Amino acid sequence: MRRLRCPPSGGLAVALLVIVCVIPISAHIGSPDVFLEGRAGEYRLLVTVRPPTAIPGVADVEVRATSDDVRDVRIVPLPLGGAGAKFAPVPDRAVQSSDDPRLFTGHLWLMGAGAWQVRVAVNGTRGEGTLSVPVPALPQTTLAMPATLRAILFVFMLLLGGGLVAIISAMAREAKLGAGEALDARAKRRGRIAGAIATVVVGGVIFLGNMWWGVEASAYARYVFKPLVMTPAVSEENRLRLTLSDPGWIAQRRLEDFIPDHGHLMHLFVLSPDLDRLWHLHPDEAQTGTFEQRLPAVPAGTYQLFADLVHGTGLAETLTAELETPAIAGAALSGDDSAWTAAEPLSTRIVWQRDDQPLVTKRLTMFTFQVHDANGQPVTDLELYMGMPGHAIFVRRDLKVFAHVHPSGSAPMSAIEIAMPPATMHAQHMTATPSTVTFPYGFPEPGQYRIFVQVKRAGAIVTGAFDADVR
Ligand SMILES: [Cu+2]
Repeated sequence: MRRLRCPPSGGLAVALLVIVCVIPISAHIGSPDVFLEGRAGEYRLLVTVRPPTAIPGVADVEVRATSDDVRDVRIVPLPLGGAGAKFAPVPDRAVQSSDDPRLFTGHLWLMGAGAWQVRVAVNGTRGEGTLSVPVPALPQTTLAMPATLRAILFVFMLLLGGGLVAIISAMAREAKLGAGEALDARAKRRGRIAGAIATVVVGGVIFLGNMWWGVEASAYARYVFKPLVMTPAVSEENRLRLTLSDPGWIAQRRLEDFIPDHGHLMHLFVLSPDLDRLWHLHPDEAQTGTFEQRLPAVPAGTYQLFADLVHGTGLAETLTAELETPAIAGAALSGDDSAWTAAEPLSTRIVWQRDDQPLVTKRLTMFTFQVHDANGQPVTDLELYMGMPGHAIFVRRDLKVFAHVHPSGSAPMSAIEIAMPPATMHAQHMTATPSTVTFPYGFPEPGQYRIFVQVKRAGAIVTGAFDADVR
């Protein structure tokens, strides 16, 4: 992960305390795979989509049925919204695993950068159904050519180039000679001149080819995803101001098209470096590209900011920045905003119901948490928090992996709504279960993670923190 520190910029009207900004590299920092739990007709599915790192590229799709009556699964990539979403090409058939008849896998080409969906059509004994999975296609890097391929192609270039020069030179030297005739000085000279001309032409072709390659490569480099840059500043009135700017990417990505995701334009997570403090705030858009929030009490220190935003196209971005600040007296929290510290005693406890399987990377896992009251009994009074039974954040200790996940999975709710009209959406995630909440997710890489789980009980937001060691 590349980090660039920007110099403090002066001259703002408000007294800026500290500004440090960091350029991140992807939406859901370091966690590109999409996990979604949803219904296709009568069937409950768990879908994993692993988008390619280079676009065009191949996405791997895994569809896991939760019942034995799914016979056939078809998958097709489509733009998330707009006219392109209405005209689906012929879908591909996902291959049913011979070891596990509930598992279907397939591979799909994603041809352009931006907001895509994978539409999953299921057929079985209980009829048909479809499910749309929002998938961001974000070119992450320019793929490097493997060293062996590079060496093989270089040898071929020498052989072909040298061979062409040798053939042309031999033609000029010997084509006009009769059978058995010896070479004279003129023929040799003719051969050398033709060889020299051929060398210049072949060298020129290679040079121009290299230039063409270079132009293509730099055009692709511009196409590599660059998230919006977020610059935080704290004013004297303890207002946090986040200024967004576009470092340049595809033209469809704009600054003025944010849409609310579960009730808010921005979900801002403020984390202390030791992950012992968390704030989940919802800054308002003061003007295009500027978000503001009255800060609660914050001790002096350096904090990592993760801001989740969704564009009108359904493309989600997580912006990151570092905020260094002296102690802030702050205002009381209100609305959906919440704060958590490790030291705080809780009358409500959240318990991770995990089996003894070790946690591994790249595997879709259901993370289930039960909420207990002060007496250790499962609670019966959970409420929806921002329209959902719970919210989870998966953060690696080094802060290089960050994902904001819901019971429906890692795709933003607003993107799911663009892909599927609300009428066809199933209400399963909209009603709270009595005491448990489950999040489908898979760790992208090994490491020490902290999982934050937030639920709402009797009007109060409750946060639990859990450590996970991922091999
Ligand atoms: Cu959430």
